[in-house]
Amino acid sequence: MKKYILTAWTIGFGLTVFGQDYPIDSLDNVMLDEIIISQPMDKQLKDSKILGSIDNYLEKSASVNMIKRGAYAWEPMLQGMATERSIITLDGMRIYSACTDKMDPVTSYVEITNFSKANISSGPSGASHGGTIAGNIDLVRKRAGFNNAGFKGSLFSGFESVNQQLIAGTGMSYSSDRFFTNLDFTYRDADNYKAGGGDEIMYSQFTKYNLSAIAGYKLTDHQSIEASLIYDRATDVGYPALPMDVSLAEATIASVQYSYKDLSPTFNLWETKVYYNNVKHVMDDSHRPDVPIRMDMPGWSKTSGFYTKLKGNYLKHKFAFSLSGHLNNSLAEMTMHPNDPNEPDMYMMTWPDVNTVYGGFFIEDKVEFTPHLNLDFSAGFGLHNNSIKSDFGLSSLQVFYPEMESSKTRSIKSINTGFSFHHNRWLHGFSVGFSERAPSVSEAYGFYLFNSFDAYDYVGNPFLKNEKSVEFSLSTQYKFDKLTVKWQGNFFHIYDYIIGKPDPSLIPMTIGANGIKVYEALKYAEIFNTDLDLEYRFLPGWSFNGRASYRYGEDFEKNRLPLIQPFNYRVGFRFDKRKWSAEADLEGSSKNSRYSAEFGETPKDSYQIVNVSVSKVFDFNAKKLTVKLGAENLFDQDYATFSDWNNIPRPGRNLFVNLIFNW
Ligand SMILES: [Cu+2]
Repeated sequence: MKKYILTAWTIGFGLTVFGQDYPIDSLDNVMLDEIIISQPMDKQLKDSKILGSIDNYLEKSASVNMIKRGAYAWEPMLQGMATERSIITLDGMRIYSACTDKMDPVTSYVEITNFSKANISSGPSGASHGGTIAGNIDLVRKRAGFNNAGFKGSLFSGFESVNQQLIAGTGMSYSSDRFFTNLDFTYRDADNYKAGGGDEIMYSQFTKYNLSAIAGYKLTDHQSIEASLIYDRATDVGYPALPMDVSLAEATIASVQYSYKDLSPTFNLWETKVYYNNVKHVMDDSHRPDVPIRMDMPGWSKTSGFYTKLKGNYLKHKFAFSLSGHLNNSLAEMTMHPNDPNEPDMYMMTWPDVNTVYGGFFIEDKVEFTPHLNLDFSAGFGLHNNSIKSDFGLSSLQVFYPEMESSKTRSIKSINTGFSFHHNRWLHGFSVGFSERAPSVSEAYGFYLFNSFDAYDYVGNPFLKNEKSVEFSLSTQYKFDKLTVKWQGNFFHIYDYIIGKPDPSLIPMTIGANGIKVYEALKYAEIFNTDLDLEYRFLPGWSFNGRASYRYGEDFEKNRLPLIQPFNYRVGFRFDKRKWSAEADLEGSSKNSRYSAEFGETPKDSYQIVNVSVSKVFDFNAKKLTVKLGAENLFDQDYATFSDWNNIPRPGRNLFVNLIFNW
């Protein structure tokens, strides 16, 4: 069982940047510290812009690639798989996106400034909140905790030259031994960015506001409650790789949590949370000059849910048991306004008011046979039901599927076992597991969803079987003195792999589309991921970092799967001395000659880009000012990666400054 932790602020100066990154009294945190096999990925963040986006940050993980449809709201691919195959949670909460075109992944509703770390669980070990193939990314926010730290505050501001992005915000926290609160506000505003060479990428602007608040109160020495709220609002978001933009993407995310610590010598934590979130997405093409037909495509997603987890120790066992459930409602519409005002508007439900109900349990156990040999085990079972609430939506789909019923229930299972063996300078890990997932709302019930990459309209298939996967993973780490080398690889054999395939008998709705693809299940597909990571501290204050990774994906007929990362690498040097630090790195990719032509992909050239930055912390009594200056894509390369939707070019040279003032 592999879990990774990415910690946002443990960069040299980072721990105190916002002055409030204290241990979190949550089960996840405790569990993860125990079962982590691979190294924490903090060091990846040394290369980060402090005020970069969550997307910039997640992309540093070897397990994650980002599909980019513009400058905002990138779609995280975990283990080479798009979001329908993974589960992204925020402090353990399920949130469903409201866009049929994946313009609003869950990660787009969080801000780096109130974020603490991401816990990434691969494959079946990530199934505690529902069925998943790739695993789970849990985003954990910062909490001041009950530790008498008093008032702390920060003001921060940043600027990026490539899109004239302005970043501004403030964070405040208060902590006593009975009460704590965190309040953060962040604002970002960006114009169109320029690609390498200076071409302006039209429709790549965005504006975002994020407000986050958490408060905790200790009821007794053992019991505490916590309430949390996020309000995130993005307006005027352009998607240069897509034919439509977003005038509003809005999420309200609320929760209340109750924790009971040290119930008995065996049970040391019981944590229960109830939550609700409401996501609204307004997509249109009103800013595009020439379109064959004007379209409005709003979407809504509402989720309410709970989880309760009990964690304990017994003899050599460290175990956790959790129950979770949620209800989501997803609805999306498309209205087409013909250019001829005498023609009537056309209305469709692209997501036909679908309820998804999930309830399940998950158990985890870690057995410490000896200090050198540990065994991990997890298993889960859940029931999943979809029902279509709209008669209009149901009858629209029944044109394709006359026998379909409005409701369908599935069972979702997962099981995983692994061991880790520690000997002298070596740490080896192995695991094997099985997991499955239900088709997403789009895959089962989507109605004429236009994919601008392959230019097909996609129609869902309510008769799809669960997608099932067997995952094997291996890892090895060598650590001696100033050198750490880590290798890992994992292999997914996915049965009933869900993908859209052309149906020549059907006629597309979208003007100019190539045709219609209907989701179907392939016999199987296989994905292999591997990465090598090296760190060497060769002189006091100096370190070298290198990473290389590669993915491979094909179906049972040896056809390439879409959006699979070619060979990728990053090498860099870092220097730290007292309040100064500086870094330079080179990142690049091999030519992408293994691509999915069926998905509209074309070969991609190799590229190399260079990034440099320098930062300094200034102390004024108990106050602190951190200044970071840097340049990304220093030589202004014009390039696109395998994950740039429709080959949209990446930004050219970007000079940035981050200022953070703490007190
Ligand atoms: Cu959208």
